[in-house]
Amino acid sequence: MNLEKLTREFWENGFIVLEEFLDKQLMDRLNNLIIQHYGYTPEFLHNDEFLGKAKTEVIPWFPQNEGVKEFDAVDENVSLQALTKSILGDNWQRQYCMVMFSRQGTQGQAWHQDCPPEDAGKFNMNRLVYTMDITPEIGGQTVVVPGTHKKGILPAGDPQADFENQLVLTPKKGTVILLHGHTWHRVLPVKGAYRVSTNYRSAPQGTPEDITDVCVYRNMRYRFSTSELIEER
Ligand SMILES: O=C(O)CCC(=O)C(=O)O
Ligand SMILES: [Fe+2]
Repeated sequence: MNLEKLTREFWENGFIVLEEFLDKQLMDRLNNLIIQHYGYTPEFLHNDEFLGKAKTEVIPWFPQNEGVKEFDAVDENVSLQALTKSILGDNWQRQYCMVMFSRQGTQGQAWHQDCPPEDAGKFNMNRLVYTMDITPEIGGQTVVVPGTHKKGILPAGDPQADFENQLVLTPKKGTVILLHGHTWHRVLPVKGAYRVSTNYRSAPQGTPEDITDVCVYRNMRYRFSTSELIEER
């Protein structure tokens, strides 16, 4: 693994894709635990206002908060630790591990930035782990607009409309995507039985713990802790 090259690429594009990065058997074990937890048809957690306006249909789960130890193996992966340190610097912080489940026939996630981009130095980094293959048939591909972590706020507009220079990523079981929280990104609608990703969120030293409490969409800003639409756009 060429840490320097990958780090440069991350800061140039606002994301990197690491294929065949994690052990497939570990991925199978985690995916089984995920399905055991949710079943295939879990109920939504967010309220109707959010679901209707955000065009985002994911159900979060924080397995480590419930003592499910198997998820620690990804945190402990030394290559992932080394790369995270190379990108975020010494004393980077791990935030939490969040599984995101989307049911068949749901919309995925609309364009967003995980946290407000006004202060370029305050951001989270997603470390997205895929425990199943994403395919065009299943849907749920992750879409990014390269370089937009340096472009400020996601323009107001249609929450799901394509950007000309967007890039569709189709991660496979064991792929890790590192994604700057200010990079404009979304998840396509889910056509297969379900779609799941697991995000080991991290941030540079000194980043407020609640950095991702306010998410920026093309039609609003939303505060998760209070389930509140804080700005119409
Ligand atoms: O599941 C994905 O591929 C992207 C999820 C996402 O937008 C996030 O965790 O911030
Ligand atoms: Fe996101």
